[in-house]
Amino acid sequence: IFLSNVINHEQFQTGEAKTTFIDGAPELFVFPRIRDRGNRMLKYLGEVTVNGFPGIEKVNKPVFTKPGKIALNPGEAGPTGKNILDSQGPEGVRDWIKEQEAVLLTDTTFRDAHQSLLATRVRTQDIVKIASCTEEALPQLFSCEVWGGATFDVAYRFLNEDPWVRLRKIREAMPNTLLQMLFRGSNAVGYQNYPDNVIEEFIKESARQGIDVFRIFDSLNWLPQMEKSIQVVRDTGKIAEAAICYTGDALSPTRKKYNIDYYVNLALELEKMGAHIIAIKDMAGLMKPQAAYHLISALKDKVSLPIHLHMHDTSGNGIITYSSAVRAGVDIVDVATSAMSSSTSQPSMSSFYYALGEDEKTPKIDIGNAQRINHYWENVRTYYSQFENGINAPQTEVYAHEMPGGQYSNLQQQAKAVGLEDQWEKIKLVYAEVNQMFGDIVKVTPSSKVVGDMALFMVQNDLTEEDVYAKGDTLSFPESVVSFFRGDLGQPTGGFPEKLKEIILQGRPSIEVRPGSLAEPVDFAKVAAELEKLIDYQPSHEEVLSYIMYPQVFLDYRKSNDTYGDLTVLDTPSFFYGMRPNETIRVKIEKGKHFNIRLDEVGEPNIEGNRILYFIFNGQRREIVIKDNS
Ligand code: 3PY
Ligand code: ZN
Repeated sequence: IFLSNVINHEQFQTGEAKTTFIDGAPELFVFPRIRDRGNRMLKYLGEVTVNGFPGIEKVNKPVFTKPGKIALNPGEAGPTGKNILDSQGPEGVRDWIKEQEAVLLTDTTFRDAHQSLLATRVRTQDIVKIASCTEEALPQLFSCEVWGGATFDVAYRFLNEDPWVRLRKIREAMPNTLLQMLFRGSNAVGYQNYPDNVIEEFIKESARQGIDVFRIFDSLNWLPQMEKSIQVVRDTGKIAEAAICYTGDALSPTRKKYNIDYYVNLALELEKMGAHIIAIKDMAGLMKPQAAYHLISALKDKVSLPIHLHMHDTSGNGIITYSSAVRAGVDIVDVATSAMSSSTSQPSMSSFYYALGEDEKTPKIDIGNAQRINHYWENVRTYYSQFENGINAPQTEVYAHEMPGGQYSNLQQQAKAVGLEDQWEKIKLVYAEVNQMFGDIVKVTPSSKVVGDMALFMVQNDLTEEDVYAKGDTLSFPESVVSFFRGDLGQPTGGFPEKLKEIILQGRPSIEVRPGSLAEPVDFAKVAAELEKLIDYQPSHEEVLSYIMYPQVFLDYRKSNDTYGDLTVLDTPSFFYGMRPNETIRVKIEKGKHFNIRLDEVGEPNIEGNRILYFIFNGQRREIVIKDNS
């Protein structure tokens, strides 16, 4: 290709090429895009083959069973929630939910299930492959939760993916299903407060790209942090589902802070704020069956909106809690396909279906189809075995540590990163202790991260609660803890414990107002210009938003995209494990265009540790040099 570039060059053809001609003509090195794309992909494959995927142990690529073809029962298609939203607006959906006799289901497989079981690592490709089939199989679902929470930053950070592209692809594949996202109120999809105009733009952009139902929560159940989001969602014509986080035990005779009245009062306030649906978000899976019965009964009695219950099955009691909630009249519950359910994830859709038996409340789904879809996930889950959190049995100790399902594996990873993996049992105990020190707070992203950071800090430095009080003025507390006590995440119910606040702030000022009310609005045009200089092209509005929320993460993603190209087209086993010698893979890069890649051999490392990988790429020999870091 280089030679043909030379021969076809104007200076060469007119005989003006001198010996310096090559140096002065950089365009000679502009090879066709396809070749460059191929090389970048080979570089990636070579890198993972030799050094493994970052963050997980290097293992030889296993042989996986691919999911088979799925033959669905054709279902009768009534109007879906999405059809009603599009024709009658969010109030139409609200009323439609209330008319349903059977309980409705939200399928969390594409978001919370893998966030809670597989460290959020499921790739767009594996979701999109089954998306339209899921819509066809289960048109009676209320919604699919597909976006938000940790999926946004994890896509950029660890999967070399653009989360906006994921959303658009799912939207395209599921035009008739309500798509739901988890939105952290004033923290959007981040871990800190953002200015109001960022919240507003983010919601509008997400709605424009396909989100129909916004589940909005605040990590301290502090309502002023939710108001703006609810209002903006209403303005976009989408569904504002206001979530109250559930913690503790609503029926506990000794721990009265979070009792039934607490939740009912919050729900009434959220109804006044304009929510279309009230969700109870039990992010750790603490709600016991009796509490569910009493809480849902009280909510149904006092609040006129539909009630949506979300929980994690960590304790193993999820289905019993759900069936109590159904007896009390809950309108919608969150479940996941069986192979991606239970444990720190949501209860299983099919188990829940059978638990209700033949009853007017039993969800109107085709259980055969649900099981057929599940076969796909039985296979796909095995691709991600390196990210399993190791919990394969019910854990009732969650009632003591109260750690959210989505945090469990993340905190485990954080502990590992600082060499504390063998102290995991202790970390869980200290986590519960820190919660009490902080005044018994709601623990969910990002407040749960603060509790986790403090627990790690105490274990790492071998500190007891007494030590913190006795020598706090000499300690350098984690930044997230200082920020929490400064009021950057808002105000916890009942306020901060004053003594600890003084120790941690060490004289620094704090706020009691909503942090967003103090933040300067972002100048989007200015940020776009700044970003353009960094990435060398004019960014889209969505890219500006991503950069505002995660500046470094976004830039790192761009850089890795420049180095390796679009990796979303690679199959998941090759993405995580690279290739085996003598293996051939076929990568569809766009409609009608494929890369056929064969790895012939991995050479021995030379004295500098470099290995040559011999590939056959679309029939041509290519050698790629990779430094072996082992
Ligand atoms: C998130 O915020 O990511 C959660 O899943 C909280 O439960
Ligand atoms: Zn959850």
